[in-house]
Amino acid sequence: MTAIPLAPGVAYHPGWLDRAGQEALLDELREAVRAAPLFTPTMPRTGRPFSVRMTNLGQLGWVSDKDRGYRYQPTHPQTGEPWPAMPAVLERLWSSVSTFPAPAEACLVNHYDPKAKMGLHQDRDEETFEAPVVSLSLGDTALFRIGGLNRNDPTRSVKLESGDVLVFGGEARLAFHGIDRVYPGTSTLLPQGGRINLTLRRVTPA
Ligand code: MD3
Ligand code: FE
Repeated sequence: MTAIPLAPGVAYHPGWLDRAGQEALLDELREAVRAAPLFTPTMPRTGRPFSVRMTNLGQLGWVSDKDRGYRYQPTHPQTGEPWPAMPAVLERLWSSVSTFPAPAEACLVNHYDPKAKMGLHQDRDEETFEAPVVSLSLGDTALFRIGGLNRNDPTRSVKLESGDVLVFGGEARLAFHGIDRVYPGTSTLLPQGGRINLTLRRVTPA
């Protein structure tokens, strides 16, 4: 599929997943969330809660709490069970949009209720930055913002719709980014509204 370059290192694949594919993936996510419930991460040191709830799929999952901070681990922080398997469609997504020679190890599932947002940050908890991060949006449209390698670099904003994929590699891999807002009522995919973002990541070197 054709990718639209948004910024150096960023590839944009609007509508990568069609409505039927989104519904099928949502069914798989519902089953995964029954086994690995959404949890509310807290900030290192302050213990301030995120407004986004999360879970993970695959061999490793990103978690955060007051005492141990940001990290990847193979088990759910509350159940102690391994994360649910990576759905096949996400393995296909990774191999179709990235050229990285090894599979994704982690899929972070971010759930946004209508008021949730995510401040500008960098993703740097992985052991390697050689692999891209691949993001798939589901549900209500969100206003995504991406800047440069310094927090104060100029930013640009893009609306992400259900089914859209973004790939962040090369010089975009360590760019500051965040979600400024979610637009309620812009998608009928999630019966209760809101947004789900999936990010596929490689954590360890290939
Ligand atoms: C650019 N998630 O989970 S996806 C995150 O929509 C995160 O939930 C947002 O930022 C969300 O860390 C944004 C787009 C995204 C994800 C990872 C990136 C952009 C990125 C990593 C590096 C650069
Ligand atoms: Fe991020």
